Amino acid sequence: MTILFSADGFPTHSWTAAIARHLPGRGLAVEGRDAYDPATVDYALVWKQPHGLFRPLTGLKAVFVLGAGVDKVMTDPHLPACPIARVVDPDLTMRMTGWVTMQVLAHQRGFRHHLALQAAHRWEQAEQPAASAVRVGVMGLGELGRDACAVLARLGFQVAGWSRTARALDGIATFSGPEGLGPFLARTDILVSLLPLTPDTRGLIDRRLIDGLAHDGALGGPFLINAGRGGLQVEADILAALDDGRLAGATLDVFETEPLPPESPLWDHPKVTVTPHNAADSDAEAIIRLIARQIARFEAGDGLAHVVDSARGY
Ligand code: NDP
Ligand code: OXD
Repeated sequence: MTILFSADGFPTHSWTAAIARHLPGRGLAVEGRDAYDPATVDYALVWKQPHGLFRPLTGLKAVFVLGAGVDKVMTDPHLPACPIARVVDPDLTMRMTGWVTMQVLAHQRGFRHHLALQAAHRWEQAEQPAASAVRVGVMGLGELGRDACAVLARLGFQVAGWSRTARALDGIATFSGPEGLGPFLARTDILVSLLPLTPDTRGLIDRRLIDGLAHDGALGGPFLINAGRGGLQVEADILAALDDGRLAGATLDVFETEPLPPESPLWDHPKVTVTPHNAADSDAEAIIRLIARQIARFEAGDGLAHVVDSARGY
C-alpha cells in the first residue's frame, strides 16, 4: 500500500509531515525523490503532475488533486479509470473570498490611487462611490464563486453571477449559459472570474468580453479581477483595453504563462495589480486532513466527495 505524492514546487517537507500525521502507517513515495513499485500505489496525491504519471499505476484506487482547479490533471492523455477528487475545503474558500473581497474593495475605494498619493506626500480625499452604487459580476458560481457573492452582497455591492447551468442564489441576480453572458456583462462594473479552465472557457476574457462590460458605471470604467486560470484570459486584449481606457484597471492572480515572465508588460502597468497565483494558497494541514477524511469514507464504502466530472472537465 503506497501513497504517491507528486507536487512539483510544493514544499515537500510540510506536505509529507502532514501526510505522516493524518495518514499514519501507510507507505509514502515522493515522485522524483523515492524509488517505488508503481503496482503498489493505491492513492496518488498530485498537483501539476507530469503527464503519463498515472499510466504504470495499475492498482490505483483514487487520485486526489491538491487544489481546486483540475485543468492540468484533466489534460493528461493517460487519465486513470478511478475517481479523481479535488479540494473543496472551508480554509481554501475563506482564503479566496478574502482575496476577492480585498481586490473588489481596492477598486471601489481607489486603493492604488491612495498609494500613489502617499508616495507623493499628498493629502487628497478622492471621491468614493458607495458599494451600493457598484455592480459586481462573478463568473463561476461554484464553491468559490457562491461564497464570494454572499460576502460581497453583505458588504452592500449589487452582485450578479454567471454559470454554465442555471443557479438560484438568495439576493444575487443570476445568469447562465452563452445567452446569459451578454446581459450579465452589460450590468457589470467589476468583473470577478472564478471559472475553471476547460475547452469552453479558454480565452473567454478577450476583447469582445471586455467590450461587453458596463462603461457607464460609478467607477468611471470597468475593472477585471481574475483568480480562475490564466488560460481564461487573452493578455494582449487586456493590455490593449487598459491602454485605451476600455478597462479602468485589473487585478490578476493567474497568467497565460506562470511564473509571469519578467519581461511581461503586466508587471509595470500602472493600472495592474499582480499577485503570484496565491489568491487562495493551499494549506498542507487543511488539505491533507480533508484527504484523510476522504480516504476513510472511501475505504468504508461511502464513495468520494467532490469527484471531478470528466465530461465537463471540472
Ligand atoms: P466549481 O467547480 O465548484 O465551480 C465552477 C463554476 O464555474 C460553476 O458555477 C460552473 O457552472 C462554472 N462554469 C464552468 N464552466 C462554465 C462555462 N463554460 N460557462 C459558464 N460557467 C461555467 O469550482 P470552484 O469554485 O471550486 O473553483 C473555481 C476555479 O477557481 C478552479 O477551477 C480554479 O481554476 C480556480 N482556483 C484558483 C485559485 C487561486 O489561488 N488562484 C485557488 C483555487 C481555485 P455550473 O454551476 O453550471 O456547474
Ligand atoms: C488552484 C488551487 O486550483 O490553488 O489554483 O487550489
